[in-house]
Amino acid sequence: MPLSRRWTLTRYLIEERRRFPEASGDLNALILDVSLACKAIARIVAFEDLAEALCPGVPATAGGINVQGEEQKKLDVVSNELFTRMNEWNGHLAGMASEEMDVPWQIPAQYPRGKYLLVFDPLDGSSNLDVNVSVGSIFSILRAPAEVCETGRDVTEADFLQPGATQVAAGYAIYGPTTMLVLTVGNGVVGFTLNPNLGEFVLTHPQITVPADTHEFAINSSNSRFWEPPVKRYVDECLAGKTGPRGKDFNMRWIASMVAEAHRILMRGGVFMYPRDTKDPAKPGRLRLLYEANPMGFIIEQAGGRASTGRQPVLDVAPSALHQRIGLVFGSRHEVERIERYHQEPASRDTGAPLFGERSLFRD
Ligand code: AFP
Repeated sequence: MPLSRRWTLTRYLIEERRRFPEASGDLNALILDVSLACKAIARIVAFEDLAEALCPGVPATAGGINVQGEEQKKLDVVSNELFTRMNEWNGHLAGMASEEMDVPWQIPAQYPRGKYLLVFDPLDGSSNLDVNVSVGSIFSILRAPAEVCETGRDVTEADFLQPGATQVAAGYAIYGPTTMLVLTVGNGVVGFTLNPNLGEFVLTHPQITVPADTHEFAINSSNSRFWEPPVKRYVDECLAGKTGPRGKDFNMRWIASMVAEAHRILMRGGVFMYPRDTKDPAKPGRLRLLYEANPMGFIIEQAGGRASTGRQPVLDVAPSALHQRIGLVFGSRHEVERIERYHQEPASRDTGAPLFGERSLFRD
């Protein structure tokens, strides 16, 4: 049945489920509970004072240092609480994992356990909250290992260490001028806009695709001295524009909120880079594999784009730790493939790059 812009998220999920007659409806119910958490977060992001009312008991001075070694904002903690409280009871989860929790979240004994794992970054880009820039929530749904479902045991970190290609669904909410939910259940990418009068996510983007080509790239150039040569070459060629090997000018963007960057790319193309660099050898990249790179990679690939570490498809990476970081490049397929080619070429290739290369602007 053709998708209609009058559908709600519920209608879309029911129509999708009809493609799988044997489906139990558990995944649909889980996605709806995740979407409810996103609606609640949309409110606290818009009206921070509501945080206490929506999530009583979270200390007003909540915050501290999370497992990433980053300062936790109160809304990071409240958003995490909303995800756990709105999903722990529904009987569809064997466990949860979050950027804001050192170890996996066990489903309390009073609730039934289910066959899925929910992994999420409850509030990505939160360092932008103070300056009113769009932020988001990112989530990934995996199948729990059969042994976990059979025994009902507590989950362990190892249960979550599945390649991104095994994801059942992934999505993000973006809290901007409008609140949107962008979702894939493995059959393309769709976008829903929150109608605050109805409290419903309404289908507004029935088939999101990433243009294969672009003239826009996003990277934090303050890290340029730490970039590996292939990244320096790619960015330098973009900056050279018409005068360089690309023969066209590029725009540069950097919002420092990956959900906002990804949404722009899904809407009009582009390439996002937070590559592996030499800034901190202990952190091979800034972004986290399980709850940032993998869900976003699944969405981008489902939309016809490409998501890579620069050296391999990010969805093929075998995770080694729950909070593992990874270099990430995603967006318009032809640009990401070019960046991957540059990583495959011999490192010694002198590109004559005047800006970020080894040579100065003024030729010797
Ligand atoms: P925060 O959640 O700490 O704001 O980090 C956001 C983020 O993980 C990702 O959304 C941005 O693309 C990236 O970090 C920004 O990193 P820089 O602050 O180094 O530019």
